[in-house]
Amino acid sequence: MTLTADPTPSAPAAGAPAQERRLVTELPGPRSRALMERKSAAVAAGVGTTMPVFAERAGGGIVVDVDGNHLIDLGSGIAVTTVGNAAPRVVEAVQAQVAAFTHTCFMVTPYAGYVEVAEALNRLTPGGHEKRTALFNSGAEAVENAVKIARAHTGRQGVVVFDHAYHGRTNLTMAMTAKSMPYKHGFGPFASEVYRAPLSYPFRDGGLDGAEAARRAITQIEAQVGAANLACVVIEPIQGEGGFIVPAEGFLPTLLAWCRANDVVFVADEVQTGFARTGAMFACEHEDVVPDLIVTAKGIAGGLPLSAVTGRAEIMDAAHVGGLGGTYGGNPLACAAALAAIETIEADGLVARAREVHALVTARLGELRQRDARIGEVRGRGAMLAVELVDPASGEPDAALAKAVAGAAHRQGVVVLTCGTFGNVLRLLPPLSISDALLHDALDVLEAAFAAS
Ligand code: PLZ
Repeated sequence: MTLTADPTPSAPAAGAPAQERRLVTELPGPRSRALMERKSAAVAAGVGTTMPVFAERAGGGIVVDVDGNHLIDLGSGIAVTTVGNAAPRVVEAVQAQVAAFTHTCFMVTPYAGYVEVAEALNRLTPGGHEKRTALFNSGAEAVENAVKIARAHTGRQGVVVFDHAYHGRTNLTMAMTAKSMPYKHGFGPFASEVYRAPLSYPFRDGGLDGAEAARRAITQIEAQVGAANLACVVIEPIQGEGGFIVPAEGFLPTLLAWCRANDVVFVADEVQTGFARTGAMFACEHEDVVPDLIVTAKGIAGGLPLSAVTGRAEIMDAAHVGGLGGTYGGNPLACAAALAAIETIEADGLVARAREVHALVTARLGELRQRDARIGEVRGRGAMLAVELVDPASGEPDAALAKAVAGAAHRQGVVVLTCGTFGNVLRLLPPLSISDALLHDALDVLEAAFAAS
């Protein structure tokens, strides 16, 4: 279990935890158990946790818990710490900023960091057109603002989203999210003027190709909403919570072409796919899709809360002065972190590292699939990877197996997440600062978990 970390482009700084899986207590250990008891007494029951294990320190590919256990991180705090936890440049930049000033509110006395993040996003996002950016705090808040901007620009109200979509937990984004339990159940009524269209889901589409799947969606949109009533189409280029579903080639470009022809704003929700995660800076790039608006969050700022809407200047500028904002949007600490995270991605070649992670992990999971027919599909791009688990006889989703394998991995010190409308997808989202040795060790644990489940 104890392995020497091999050097990676963004090897953790001195002071980072030892890069090895190390269990010194059962999981959860006594300190975590005591904290879980306090959590139950102090924190609202609605706030769940994947593992009953409390973190104390993290870096590279390791999370250290309060009992001293070293866990391998295949979750990155749900695709957030792509550059690594407490990444050295992020720590340094935030420390300098926190000592200078913590907040003034950009809408009161602005500061350069916000402008610099906007400039970086305008440069990095797909398309050479003139762009503008506005900053917010969470993914859901940015999605809401993309819809506001699209409505202001088009003068129309309709919003089209897709089966299996996840866009957040606020009222409008709950309406946009597909899955009822746990996200929406009992929390309605939901915002109106949100319409759902069928997605391209190659594993379950019976051979429908991308263009055909797009035609199916467009036919439904034209019949049930009408382009003239539609402000925007909002889509995750690879669905995250819905099951790491990569649409068939041609689906996104066909949809985009229809939006262009009908003056409908095409919004890419790259909250989970963004910032080097998929082996490109943004997942849209894999099919040369240039969205009108792109929503980013999570990996943008190395763990500090920041989100953004970036897009065509004429659309972004449609909202009246004072129409967009919020007390904390583009907080100076988060902006400093974002600039350092972007610098880390570029200086450490993390887009290329995501592709290396892809090659290593898919080779191992592909071998496993040859031996285990319950793995219906291995899919994903870059370091956004998943296996969909099924009953081999019927092809029906096997959520119980996903839960059992994840549980077994957790007990052995590997942080792994599940997802999917049917709960039957295991997803891997390692930080790009993880070593090959840790990836191999984590995959050994997963293999053993499959064998035992
Ligand atoms: N859009 C594509 O993946 C957040 C949700 C975890 P916030 N996904 C993780 C949970 O159970 O709450 C997400 C996403 C996509 C929007 C969001 C919302 O981002 O920062 O959580 O609001």
